[in-house]
Amino acid sequence: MKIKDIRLFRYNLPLARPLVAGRHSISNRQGLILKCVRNDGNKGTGEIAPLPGLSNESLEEALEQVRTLIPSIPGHDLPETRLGIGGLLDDLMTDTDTCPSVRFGLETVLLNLAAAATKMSLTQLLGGKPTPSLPINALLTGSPKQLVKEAESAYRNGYRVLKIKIGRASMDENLASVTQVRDVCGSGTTLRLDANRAFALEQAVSFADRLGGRNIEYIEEPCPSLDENLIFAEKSDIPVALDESIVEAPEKVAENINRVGALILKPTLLGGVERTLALARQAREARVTTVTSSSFESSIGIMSLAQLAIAINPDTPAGLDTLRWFDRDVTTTPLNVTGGRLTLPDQNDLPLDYSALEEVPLD
Ligand code: OSB
Ligand code: MG
Repeated sequence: MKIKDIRLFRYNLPLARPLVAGRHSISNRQGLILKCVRNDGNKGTGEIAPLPGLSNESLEEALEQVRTLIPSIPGHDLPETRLGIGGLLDDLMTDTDTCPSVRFGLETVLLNLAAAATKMSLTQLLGGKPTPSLPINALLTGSPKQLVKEAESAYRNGYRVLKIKIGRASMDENLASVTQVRDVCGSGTTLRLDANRAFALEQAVSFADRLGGRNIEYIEEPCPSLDENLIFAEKSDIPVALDESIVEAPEKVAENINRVGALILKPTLLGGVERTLALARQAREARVTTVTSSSFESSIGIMSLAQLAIAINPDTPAGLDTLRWFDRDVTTTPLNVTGGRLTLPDQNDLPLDYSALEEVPLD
């Protein structure tokens, strides 16, 4: 059955607190929402939201690209499998420079439509077993004092894996923060640390030595380069997790996968669902943990990411604790987190809140 129509919307949502990524601090999150309808009325949604400071493409670039791609989609038969949809998009995106966020948005809008049309959840369409909720790590940021307060509240709310950003403070402050958070949460809680490449190699190794490995699952990207992060992994008792390195040097990461503790998979930066599933498969073969994570998408993007995370590994806490940064959402039923778990509604296509969306004319 044929794809009838795709509409494109723009959003600009105020954030509850500033979001810092790289050298950028933003107080509003901007992005695009796609809505696709099949001839029989089934619907799917998708999101394209490059993150300033992290994505290589700007929103304007992504917008221009998706506007040139959309008109060729209606009239095509909707493939009802993951591989069929991948093939259709490969045919449409002959330009090899498709933005990762655009590929993710177009893949998810069609996958969600196919899931609705076949009465499946996206998780099932991706080959997984659906579950009503998914464990996530609490994402903690701020001064040492704020971190401890956030950790206490996260622990009380049922989170048992806490992720702490440690790239912006001094080493002494970082040590104090991590130690205090550990004390607050006790031995049943696991910590994930993320330095966002802020440490020199020697600094990182000495930090890990002073900290000791107890309850620490990994440190994400301690140093500025993949090579240094791999050396860190050899010299430290704390496993290294790769995030920025996967986008920067995917082949070298694949070659060295046995040397790392975990891969942080951000599908909107890696170039979509297929690409993420391929990396997850490689990691599984090497017995390396993968943590499916967001780049601060709205509920539309998070819904797809959560279902992908469940298809990959329903028991590994995902990096999807980012909806707390939003004051408003693009749906009338934003996703909820309870007991450290993201709850997934039954219906695949969340109802859009059109008062938060501005339609982009397509010509
Ligand atoms: O540094 O991992 C990061 C989100 C956007 C940009 C950068 C990062 C993140 C996250 C995602 O932290 C959430 C998570 O991993 O828990
Ligand atoms: Mg990271």
